[in-house]
Amino acid sequence: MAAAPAYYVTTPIYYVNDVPHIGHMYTTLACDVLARFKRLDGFNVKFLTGTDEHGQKVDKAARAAGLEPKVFTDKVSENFRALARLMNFSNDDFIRTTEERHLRSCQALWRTLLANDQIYLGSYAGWYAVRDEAFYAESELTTTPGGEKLAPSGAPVEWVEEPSYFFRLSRWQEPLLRLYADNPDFVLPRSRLNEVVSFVRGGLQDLSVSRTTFQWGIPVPDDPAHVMYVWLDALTNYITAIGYPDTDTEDFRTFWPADVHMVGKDILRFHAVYWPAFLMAAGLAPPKRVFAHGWWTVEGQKMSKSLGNAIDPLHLIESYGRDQVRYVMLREVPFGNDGDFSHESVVARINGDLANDYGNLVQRVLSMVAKNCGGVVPSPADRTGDDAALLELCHRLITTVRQAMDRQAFHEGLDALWAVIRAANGYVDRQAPWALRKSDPARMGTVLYVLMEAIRHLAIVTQPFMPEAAGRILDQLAVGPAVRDFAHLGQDHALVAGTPVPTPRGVFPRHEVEAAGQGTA
Ligand code: ME8
Repeated sequence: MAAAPAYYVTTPIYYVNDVPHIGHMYTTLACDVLARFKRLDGFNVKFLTGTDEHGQKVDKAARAAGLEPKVFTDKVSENFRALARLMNFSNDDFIRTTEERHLRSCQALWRTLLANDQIYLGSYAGWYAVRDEAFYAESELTTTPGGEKLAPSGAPVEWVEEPSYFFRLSRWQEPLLRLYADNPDFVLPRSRLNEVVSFVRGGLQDLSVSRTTFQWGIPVPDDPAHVMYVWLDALTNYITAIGYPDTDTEDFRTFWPADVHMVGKDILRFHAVYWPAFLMAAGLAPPKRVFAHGWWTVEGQKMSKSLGNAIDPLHLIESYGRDQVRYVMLREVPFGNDGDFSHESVVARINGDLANDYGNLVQRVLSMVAKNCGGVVPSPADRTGDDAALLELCHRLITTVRQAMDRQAFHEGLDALWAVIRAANGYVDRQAPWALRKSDPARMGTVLYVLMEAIRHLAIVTQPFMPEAAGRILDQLAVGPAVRDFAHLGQDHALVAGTPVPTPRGVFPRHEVEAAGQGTA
């Protein structure tokens, strides 16, 4: 048998200066859905997430907490692991940049860059924003009425002057522009690629890649007065996790280049400009795609610690349920666009899409089967055009969803699922199986069989989005764990008449508005 195709998907590694909120959850959720989808579609998947623990920002946060950086990062990193468990994320690895494997990987990359004449020693004098861990040119800054200089992100900048190693980024302008031209999907959404291209066209300056004014970082090999620039350190995590510097291993050969680096739009430049340049300079292939998703605000406001409105994922899940939160976040906003989180829209989705549309379909079909078919899969008799039309929609579903997922268009995948849910509900209303019980029980059996098949397709394809709920629906159809992957969609694996099915239980409860939590931390 041919080896399964590989799929490598990564999240940003999150700074451990703060506790996780729904923004971090969102990115990892998107990757989790992709990873689950690809596994069910027969791929050999590696899904990586982790924490970014070095640099001045984390160093400052540790000091503010009165802790040694390592003690502090151990503690905060654990919050991100806990989030992964809480959300039922299926990551295959969790990397921390303070691990030994990562130190080895970064130092090896540094040595390679140095050997390839891509790094030289100089001195840096310019602006730095600790909040962004980024250098800025004077021309990028704005000045507040109070005279404070700000980066484009709104982060305050400080003047930095120190000896520094530089990466010859200026040499990579042409190769980067070629990379974008040859791979128009290298950055998605397309509008974001345009931003990247115009930034690179504007000219690239050599990049400062070491710091000397603090110690919390990976020491530069043979020059320990310098620690590596935290972004060079952090980006390298994507190759550390597959064994770099050992590039001749099965893991590395299988998974590099990565299929998707999922990031928020705030860190696109690092992933779509610096990272491919570092890689090409080290003789490695750039990743296949960087997807930059949009930004969440909460009830119209930027989330921040000082506003106290950062949404705690735990609170959200306690209020609404894990699968419900997974669904709403990916359905509410076209993936790539900015979104505004509101409790009202969460409740509307839970009660409308989940309870009314999906939940009702499953509940009414399965309770009719329990009541009228002796709790076994009924026998299908002759099919009508209406039956065939619904089944045809089901058979086409995976192709549509697969195409959407290959562009990270989660909302389109969900739209396709809901089109089938609506079609199935329309079919129930037209066929009115409850009225056939006395007049034509054989026809009732056929209608319910067709509906159970529709639900089987829907549940199999919803697994990546709502793994628990979909699993419970498949349990209720007596579809075993070994036949829940996409290879088991289609007629050849259809439900077998006479198979006993368990007593149905509701999967998508309504959310009573009076009981809604506020969900803020
Ligand atoms: O940037 N809306 O880490 P970070 C949507 N360590 N997504 C959001 C969000 C929001 N309001 N807030 C955060 C770093 N995110 C670096 C990354 S990777 C080699 C190093 C998500 O903790 C989004 O994915 O600041 C964003 O890019 C990321 O968290 C930033 O996380």
